[in-house]
Amino acid sequence: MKRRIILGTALSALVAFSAGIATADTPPLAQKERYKVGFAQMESNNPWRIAETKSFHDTAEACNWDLIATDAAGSAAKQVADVDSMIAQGIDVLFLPPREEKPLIPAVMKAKAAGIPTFLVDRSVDPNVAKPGEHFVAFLGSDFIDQGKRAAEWLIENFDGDAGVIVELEGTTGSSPANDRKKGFDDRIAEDDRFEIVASQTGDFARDLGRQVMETLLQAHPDVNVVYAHNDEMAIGAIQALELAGRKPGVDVTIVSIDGTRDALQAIIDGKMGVTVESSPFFGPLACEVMNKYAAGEEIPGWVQVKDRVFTQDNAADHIDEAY
Ligand code: GYE
Repeated sequence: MKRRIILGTALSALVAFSAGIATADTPPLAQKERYKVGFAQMESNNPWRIAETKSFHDTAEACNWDLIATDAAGSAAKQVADVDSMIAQGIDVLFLPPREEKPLIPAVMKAKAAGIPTFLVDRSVDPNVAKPGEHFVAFLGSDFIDQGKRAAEWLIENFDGDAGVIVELEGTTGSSPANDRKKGFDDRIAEDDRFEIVASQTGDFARDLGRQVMETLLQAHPDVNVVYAHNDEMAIGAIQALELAGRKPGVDVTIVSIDGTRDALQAIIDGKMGVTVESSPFFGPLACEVMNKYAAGEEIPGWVQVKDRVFTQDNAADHIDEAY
């Protein structure tokens, strides 16, 4: 196989390593007419997850997949068990969005031990323990640090006042997008001394929890005038809490967020939200393409990076029809 030849010379191996190229260490995938494909979804309590699962179902026929899709209902332990059961059912390939960075590592390792190539989709695992090109083939997804940074940059450019009092609503604790969206935003905002992050708490990427956490934080920090939410569902929850408290999101509180859901684009059109940095859930076609390349023996980069747009007043109306 091509991947084995790459490892044959020391120089090529070095290049492959530095570029994060998949190597012979991951299980091969035979070229077949049809594939038994596992997609182990983490939860289905928000439009993003529902759109992603639908994207896999919509891709199945065109990509010749017999798709086994599960729903771990927000439990990392169930997600690991779901992967176990897929392995027992003899899947050819696994697509896994790991809910959290560490608890899903056993699932990655077990799939590898069973000879099943794994592609991480939309979230990654702890890179110090499980590595692309070794334990899994590749991570398909966005640059979350950059998403947070771009949210901060929009705020720096568009905030009118002299003192930005920021509440940050974090995603699921221990998940790669929560870790990285925090880092990207916090590091960039620290460079502008108009801003202070007065509270940063998890809302688990969920609308209801985002609303509850915002209600509590509003009591402690009534002077908040910026909310940075790691996803749109929590931003919408925060908008509800602010409105209940008599505040005017978009007027006396600037809302910045990430994803690009239909409700968020509508909130931008309505003047309640300032920006949402895109994080697309439509992974089915990309999964099909990368899997077929891998089966054909092509080199797969350890990170197949998805490029994200930015939605604001300028373009939200142009994109709402394709939103989810
Ligand atoms: O932003 C969020 C979802 O992992 C990139 O997870 C994904 C994130 C997405 O629940 O809304």
